[in-house]
Amino acid sequence: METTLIILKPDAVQRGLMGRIIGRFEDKGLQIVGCKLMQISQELAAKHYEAHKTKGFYPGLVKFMTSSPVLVLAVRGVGAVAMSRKMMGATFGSKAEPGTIRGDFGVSNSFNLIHGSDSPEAAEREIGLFFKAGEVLSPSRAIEGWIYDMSGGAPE
Ligand code: 3AN
Repeated sequence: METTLIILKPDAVQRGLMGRIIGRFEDKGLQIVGCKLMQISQELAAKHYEAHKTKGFYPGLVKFMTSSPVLVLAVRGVGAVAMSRKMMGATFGSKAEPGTIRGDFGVSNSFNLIHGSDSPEAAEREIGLFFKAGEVLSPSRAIEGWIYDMSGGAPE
């Protein structure tokens, strides 16, 4: 099982798309194990986007991400990191395929609705940045045995 960090960016929150985007993850069978509406500080944005510090788009990205509240989610499932990235679609709304979140809900190359960790290592780091100990839960789901084939002892 993996847990990935998803951020519904200020445009998704302001446009009232939170429910529909969360619904896509739940429909897929992924489990929401952490959820927080928050305003990202300059410091947190700088830590989160550390790898992009030297890029031309960095100031605009930080300004956008700190401009209005975001919804931060911890999303769990087998292969949740790669699966969520696929569901998000390509970085730019103008290029993202229909059927993906960015492809279906946006056209902008800057306001691209959603962030998802790009590797299990990044997910661990980012969950540590956005959630305190105890804020990511691990409830067992009554429906788990119908989401995954558990007959072999592990989720398939
Ligand atoms: P992704 O979110 O698809 O993983 P990254 O990790 O390459 O994309 O970039 C991080 C964030 O930086 C993106 N979500 C996007 O908001 C922003 N970004 C990346 N490239 C550009 C660009 N050329 N112009 C504006 N914003 C960009």
